Amino acid sequence: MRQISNHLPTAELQALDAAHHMHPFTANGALADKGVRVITRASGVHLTDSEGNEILDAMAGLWCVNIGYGREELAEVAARQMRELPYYNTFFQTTHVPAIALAARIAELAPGDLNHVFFASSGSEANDTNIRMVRRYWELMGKPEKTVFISRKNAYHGSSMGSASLGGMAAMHAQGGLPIPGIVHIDQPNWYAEGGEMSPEEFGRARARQLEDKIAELGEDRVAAFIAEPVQGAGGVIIPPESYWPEIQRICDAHEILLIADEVICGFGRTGNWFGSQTLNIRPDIMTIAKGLSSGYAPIGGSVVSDAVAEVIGRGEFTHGYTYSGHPVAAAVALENLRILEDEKIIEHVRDVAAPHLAKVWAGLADHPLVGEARSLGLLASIALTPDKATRARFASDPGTIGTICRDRCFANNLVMRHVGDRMVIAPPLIITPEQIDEVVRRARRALDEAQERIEAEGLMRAA
Ligand code: PXG
Repeated sequence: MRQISNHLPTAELQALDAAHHMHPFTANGALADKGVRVITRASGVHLTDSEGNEILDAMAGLWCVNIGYGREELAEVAARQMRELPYYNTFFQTTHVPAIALAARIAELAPGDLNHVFFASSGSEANDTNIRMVRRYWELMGKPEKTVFISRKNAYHGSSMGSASLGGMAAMHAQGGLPIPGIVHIDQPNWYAEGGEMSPEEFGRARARQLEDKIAELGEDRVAAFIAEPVQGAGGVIIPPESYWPEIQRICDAHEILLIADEVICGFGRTGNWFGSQTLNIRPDIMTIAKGLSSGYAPIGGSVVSDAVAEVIGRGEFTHGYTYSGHPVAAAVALENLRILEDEKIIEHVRDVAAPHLAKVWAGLADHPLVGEARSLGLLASIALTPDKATRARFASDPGTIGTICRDRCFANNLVMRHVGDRMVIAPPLIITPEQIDEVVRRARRALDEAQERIEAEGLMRAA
């Protein structure tokens, strides 16, 4: 077999990639023409590419490498587990030590009575589990007509048929006949883009009340659950107004529906607590977890379920599961990741050091001519790009045109910062130091300056 090594020239790797590798969320034809970037190594908060460039990864991979790259301990645990028990299933009245230990540890860390874990290998799979588990729950409760999920526009809950339907991404729904039946969407609490003349707090309450209106419209006897990310991540790091979550919680309490907090991004320290639900004072019945659970070192996710829901589900056979549910190697890696997060006080570092520093220096970007708002919560931060700060106007160009220019200038400055439409977002590894945060902001500012030059030169500095 041909050895694919780091020692092939970049052009050859790019040609092989273009010939055989289909990338997610990518126009593969255009990428083949341009040439893909090949990442070969990583350490701490830095990536190295096949040309030897050192890149500051302010996205922690895909919002997941919470403890940073290059931790030997995880490699060792994985190797040890592979030697001892590389695989066994948890289906037929069997279990194994890594799955037991990890479920017990997650139950300790999770708030309230969220004491039970159904494992998956990704956030998408876990949210598919949630759809089936919640519908099964209401069936066992004698209310089989409670099947409808309420979610939010611009939410991201995954890419499988079920989870992408839960998500509210219009571009995803436009392909493949989504959403599947029984999933409806209300508006997101994005004050900057949609708040108009309302104060953020008025707007937050108004958006939350759409949930109550939707429950009334559908009939409480048909609604199974509401699902939301504590802070919308892939939707552009939309930090809700403070009035939003208390009102959502009130509505969920007042009506007989389950609340699912999708913690795939917010979980495991991102917001300065173990879970975003703790930071935002949310009391979910189920939490979706993935990403930071293993810091991305192994694919693992799951649904963390309350005592009450787990008891009902346990009354009969729940005909659901994945070959890799609770995979021993992934579970062992996740456990070691949780040990490091705790022993090295990484969440305290986020809460007391990194997040306050980021909040201060990130807010400074708001004086840049392109930036309409610059906000952060924990180590999630975003900026809204605008041609007119006073009116919070959108650009006249197609959404994403300006964001793409800005993202490309970030890449050119060896900074990974992602664009979501015309918003820029970061979610760096949680171990990032204040000095490294300063470097992120320095490079971001340089990239914004260069982007502005180009936007003005091309006559794109125009409001819609
Ligand atoms: N829920 C949330 C909140 C997520 O952010 C998923 C579920 C799905 O997880 P998996 O492991 O199935 O990917 C996610 C994933 C982006 C981007 O471009 C974000 C995600 C995935 C891919 C790309 O920001 N989030």
